Amino acid sequence: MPVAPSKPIYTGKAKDIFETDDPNILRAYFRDSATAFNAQKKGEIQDKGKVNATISTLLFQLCEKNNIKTHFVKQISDRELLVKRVKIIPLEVIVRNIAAGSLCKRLGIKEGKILKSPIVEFSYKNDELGDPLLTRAYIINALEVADDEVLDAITELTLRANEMFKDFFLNIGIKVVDFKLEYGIDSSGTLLLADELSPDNFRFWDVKTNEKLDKDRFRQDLGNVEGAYQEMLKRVKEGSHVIASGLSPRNDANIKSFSVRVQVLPKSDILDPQGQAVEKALSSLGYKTVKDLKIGKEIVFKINTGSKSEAEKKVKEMCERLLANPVIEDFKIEIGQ
Ligand code: ADP
Ligand code: AIR
Ligand code: ASP
Repeated sequence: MPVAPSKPIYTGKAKDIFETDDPNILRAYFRDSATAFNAQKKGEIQDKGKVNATISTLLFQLCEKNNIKTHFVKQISDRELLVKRVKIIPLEVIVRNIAAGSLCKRLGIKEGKILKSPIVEFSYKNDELGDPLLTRAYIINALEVADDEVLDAITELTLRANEMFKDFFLNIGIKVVDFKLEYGIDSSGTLLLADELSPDNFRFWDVKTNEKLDKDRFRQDLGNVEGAYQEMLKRVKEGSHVIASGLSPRNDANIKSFSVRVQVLPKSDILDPQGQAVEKALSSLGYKTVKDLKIGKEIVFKINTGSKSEAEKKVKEMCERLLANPVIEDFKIEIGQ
């Protein structure tokens, strides 16, 4: 076990980082301190450090199992992880599945809107500037902190991680609203997922009640902050036991068959000559109260996937690519088991 000096090389808002005897390995100590809105709001969340160190460990292990390389080496105490030293790319890589937080503020969208498909966005990790939102050109040509190739790799990894997390958390009754990742490059030039994976950097909502189980309870003074963190720890542990015992949604034995029904209809503002002809014919038979008749199609099939959310995602993709013409048609997907 490396013996670490007691003086941190970096003290952040939630963690202290120490060197170890191995120059390529760092020790991250998770404190209970909590900040929000770029440290304008400060406080303590009892045992947050322990919860976040353990949840991070379990989620980094989940990533590694799914071929997402991370900086995680091992958990050495309830608040400490050994991690591979990386040069952090100063980007906050944010994925959103459901509208919340700064997206709602920026665009005037209602919290809870399910986004048409996941959004990946980048902010500059710079507290003094308030972590401003970046464009790809800002990153590549102005800040020069990543090139096209690295940004593509980060985006691909992040979207893959999102699908994996959505599946994992759905199994423990949690919706992944959004989250922030940090990436870095290790001494051999490999891109690694770094920092932490916890209720500090994810928004988690209970599937049944929509109760917030993350740092928003602290940000928005919702109360029971400690309880929410403990609840997430309990559920993530449950989910990890399931994975460890081989019942993971990624395990072939756990693939389920879902029945799919897709309804495709012309959009309301699109001329539908077939529909108009039938409406006219009905009218001439005396059914004069019939209005706005549209004729569409129904497609039914079965699909084998690990979860309902995965089935939904795949069928939506099929509709957009082949089954419907999104320019002139709307589609509705029903998935049953
Ligand atoms: P912040 O810097 O935002 O206040 P923390 O208190 O969590 O955040 O501090 C941890 C710091 O360590 C972060 O700046 C993070 O980018 C950095 N970090 C995370 N993982 C690694 C790693 N493997 N190697 C080097 N630095 C890391
Ligand atoms: N995040 C962003 N900066 C720091 C953190 N932790 C995370 C939030 C949220 C997501 O990124 O915890 O899960 C999006 O945050 P926002 O504030 O941009 O809506
Ligand atoms: N982590 C940032 C801060 O501490 C942003 C946030 O979580 O709200 O201020």
